[in-house]
Amino acid sequence: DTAARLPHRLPDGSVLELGTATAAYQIEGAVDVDGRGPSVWDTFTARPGTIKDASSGATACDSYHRHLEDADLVAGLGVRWYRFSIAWPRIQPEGRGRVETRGLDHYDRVVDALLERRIVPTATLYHWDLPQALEDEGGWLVRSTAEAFADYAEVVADRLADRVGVWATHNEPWCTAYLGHSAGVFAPGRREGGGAHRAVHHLNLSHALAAERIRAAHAVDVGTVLNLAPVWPERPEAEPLAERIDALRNRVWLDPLVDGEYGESVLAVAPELADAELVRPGDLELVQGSADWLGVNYYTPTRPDLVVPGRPPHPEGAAYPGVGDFDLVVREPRTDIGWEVVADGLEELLVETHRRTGLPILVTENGAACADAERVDGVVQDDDRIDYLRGHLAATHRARAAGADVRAYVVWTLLDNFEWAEGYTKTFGLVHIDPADQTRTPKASYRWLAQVARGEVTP
Ligand code: PNW
Repeated sequence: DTAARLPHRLPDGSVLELGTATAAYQIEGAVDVDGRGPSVWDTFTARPGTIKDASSGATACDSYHRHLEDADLVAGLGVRWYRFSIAWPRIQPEGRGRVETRGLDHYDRVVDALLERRIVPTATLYHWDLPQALEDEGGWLVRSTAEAFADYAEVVADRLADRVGVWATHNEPWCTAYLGHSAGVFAPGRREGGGAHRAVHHLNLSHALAAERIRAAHAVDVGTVLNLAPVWPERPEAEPLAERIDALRNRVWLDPLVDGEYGESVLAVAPELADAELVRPGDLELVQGSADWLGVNYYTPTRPDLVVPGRPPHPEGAAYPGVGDFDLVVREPRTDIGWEVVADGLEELLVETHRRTGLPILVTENGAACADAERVDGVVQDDDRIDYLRGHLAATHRARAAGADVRAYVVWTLLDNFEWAEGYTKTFGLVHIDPADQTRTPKASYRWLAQVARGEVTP
């Protein structure tokens, strides 16, 4: 009977479903296996000075070879959903054209292993690992990459959509566009200033093209995953600043999806998006209404403030081209990565995003970096992570009670893994990984989430 109901579509929202997530480059390793081509993250991590501990995802958690063990770990948690991403360079090593069957076979096995364990798979097509061959042609700065993405999406969906019913095109395009093309702290490490808005538009367009292509052939739910943030000006004088930050963090993605345009506040700070050569007739009509659901990743709010004379502006300013210098206030308590813990921020964000979009929402990521604490009876004690998750799960329930159509809460992340520019120095996992031999050891937070999933504790 399980087979008859495949693929599992969006949950109906009668209860808040639970899940956990990973991303291909952060866990898989095996970068030279089964014909995988190089991605921009292979290139970027090889560049001196880009990654805090000079590491890369070359080995990571070796999940490419240990995916059965990982599926067992998800099953042991007792959560219903597992969100994973597909590495484009495993499917199309040159970024377009030739398809590497061994790559498709791998994700086929991942999906089957999950289904056999009664876990619902949800696939993200792009969690930042662009084939290097496409970067060499201009990457997200050129329109042809958006067209190539739709071809790739079609190939993957044709293979998996009989068993995967919930698809995300992108993960956090804000990071790709601005951290990758303005701040230069993520791959591909470009510093284009307002030129990053070319990437913004091509990412929006690529979502729409891919969603259209997938839906034309399959009855599935296609969404996109955004790292939206509540933007709270620290004082009244910082309000205009907050509006410019809100435009680049939130509106540049939501305006086209909901209204089919880049609104006034977006164009005020991103005039590049008024260029008719970049944003062509029909583009925004295609993006409007192109998501069946919205993924929201939330970690912390953004509290902009004016720069205090004599103090340097906040370095994150480089991720907001054209906004002008600003400071960011970060109060206590903070997680190990320095992000302020504010569960109410998630509640507000979910209520506000549902009001703005009317879409079903999945919390596709939420979690905390915690330094490795001592072990008791072999179990890593990560009480700070449990507190964080408990608070944010409760906030998600409050948002539902307030009318926000939130259908799932997905914890970032199953495994301690390659945390991008932070390398392996910051860990978000429910499961500890021994960097020497990839041995997996569930932490106290894993046991706590399993109790929540079994209904033994209520957040
Ligand atoms: C998200 N920032 O990344 C990603 O989706 C995950 O892959 C990642 O591991 C997780 O959050 C934790 O960081 C972000 O600097 C990384 O603003 C950095 C930022 C935002 C999101």
